[in-house]
Amino acid sequence: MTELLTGAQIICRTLVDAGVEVMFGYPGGAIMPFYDALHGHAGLRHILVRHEQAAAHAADGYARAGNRVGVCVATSGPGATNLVTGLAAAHMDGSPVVAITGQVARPMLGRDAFQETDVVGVTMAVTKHNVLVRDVEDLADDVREAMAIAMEGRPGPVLVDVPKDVQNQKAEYRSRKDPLRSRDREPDAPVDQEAVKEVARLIAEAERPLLMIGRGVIVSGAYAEVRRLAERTGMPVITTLLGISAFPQEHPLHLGMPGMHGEVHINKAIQAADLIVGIGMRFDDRVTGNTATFAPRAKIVHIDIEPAAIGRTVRVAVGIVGDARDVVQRLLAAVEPRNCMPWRTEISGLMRQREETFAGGLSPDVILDALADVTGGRCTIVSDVGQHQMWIAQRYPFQRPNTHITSGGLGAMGFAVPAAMGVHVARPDEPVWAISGDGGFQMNMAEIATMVQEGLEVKLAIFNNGYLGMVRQWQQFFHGGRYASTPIWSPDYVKLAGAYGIPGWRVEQASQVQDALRQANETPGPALVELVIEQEANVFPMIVPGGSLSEPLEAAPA
Ligand SMILES: Cc1ncc(C[n+]2csc(CCOP(=O)(O)OP(=O)(O)O)c2C)c(N)n1
Repeated sequence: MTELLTGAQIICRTLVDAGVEVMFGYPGGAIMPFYDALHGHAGLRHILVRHEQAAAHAADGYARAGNRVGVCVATSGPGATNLVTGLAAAHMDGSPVVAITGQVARPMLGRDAFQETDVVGVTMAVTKHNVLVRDVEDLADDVREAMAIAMEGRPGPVLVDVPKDVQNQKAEYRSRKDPLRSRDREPDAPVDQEAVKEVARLIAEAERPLLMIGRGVIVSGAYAEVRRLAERTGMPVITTLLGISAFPQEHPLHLGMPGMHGEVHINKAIQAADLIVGIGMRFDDRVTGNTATFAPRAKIVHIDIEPAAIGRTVRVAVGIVGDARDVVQRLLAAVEPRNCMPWRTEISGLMRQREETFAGGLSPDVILDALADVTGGRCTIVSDVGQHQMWIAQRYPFQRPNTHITSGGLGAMGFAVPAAMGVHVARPDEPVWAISGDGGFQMNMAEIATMVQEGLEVKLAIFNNGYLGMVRQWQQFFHGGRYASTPIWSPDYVKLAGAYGIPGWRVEQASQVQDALRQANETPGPALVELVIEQEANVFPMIVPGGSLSEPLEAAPA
């Protein structure tokens, strides 16, 4: 049955038919017909954020936590340009976000009309696909296709820009429930079975093999399969920043995070390995350091759904294009059981207790151990960007899949607070903590109002060191200790919480941490805990940017 609907109504109906239940957005002139249609539309919840960047990050958090498309909405011009950072973050980390933006009416296009920005032009490089809808007859297909493209292959953001007059035009709408598929999508190439056999052979022959896994393992739901592969072959497992929580943190085969802030024994293992099987990760520069010196003895196998990722940064002996779960299932059928015991013993021999770098005061380790205790390890942590992000990645004992969410590729400060709102909406029954530095928190702290207005139970922790800590660390190490514009003043966060009507705690002593985190965790609704940590604490170990994994810094350079 077809119905005559306005473009705005068509967007709503297409989203509902595609399974969308919620969106994050902010209205304005060019998107008003859509908001009018949305008003009271059955089955669609709209969450009003305080800045469009937060809408994009929230949609991203929702998408990552729910493994489904997250939708954000903005008006033309400044509304749309405010989305850009969030789209870029989703693009870098492969998160399926669909942005709907209003655009000036077609007769005004190209005339520098009020709030006109060429949003398709602006977002070209930070989306998988984008489209300006010039005809209401195309609108339903364009929105459906956006939903499909966002999820297909390596997921990513798609933007649909809809001129105001197209939102007002009428067209026939036919409800469709058939699976979403982009129009010109080629059938997936079959997995190269010979390559799978070759990888099984390389695993059998290697003396020092490693598995290195990324977010692709989470996206494809290959958690159990990868664990089985590790257990069957005895291969130690390295999780990239975005691969954290793709493997049980405390599993005996789990090593941890590689690269710039990876533990010394992990990077040493990479440098000694004769085989690295990378799954659903992209060998980015924070992982490899200088690629000329990365894993000099290793043959590299790269399994990824994105053909362009294979061989992009490192030389690959065998590349397999495919979904991580599918490929790992095939590998499981092809590998012979072994246990790699001598190699595992060798790596254990490289491990040693790292010096506590905290000269007293409140240490991140104490905080993260207390949080694990208080939440029974059952929470999702959304980290922001900086030192605290690395401490969390190094320390928190993630036990369940997809419970660590962060802006890895773009490293967008301000991500944690809004993304955690999205995580909460996708998984309302599970506790979620947004952990930020005092810098990143101040970028999007206005979203506390969104949490209060919409009843979003997000717990907020701020690691307050009085600095833009990670940049200060680089200044200390590489810029002669000149702290140019990194000391950062903060408001009284407890009073700030009070102004929003939510409870807040300020913690300065290790003895108070557990109590404050417990109370925040148990109090219904949003809550805030400020943790005053040592001001000049550093993240160790560290590989100098562009340096070799073989040369970690374990203390500040003299
Ligand atoms: C939007 C944005 N601007 C600037 C940066 C550069 N940057 C990376 S880490 C960092 C410092 C973060 O400070 P803070 O939020 O206090 O966290 P900390 O490092 O102290 O844990 C900065 C400025 C960034 N990553 N993102």
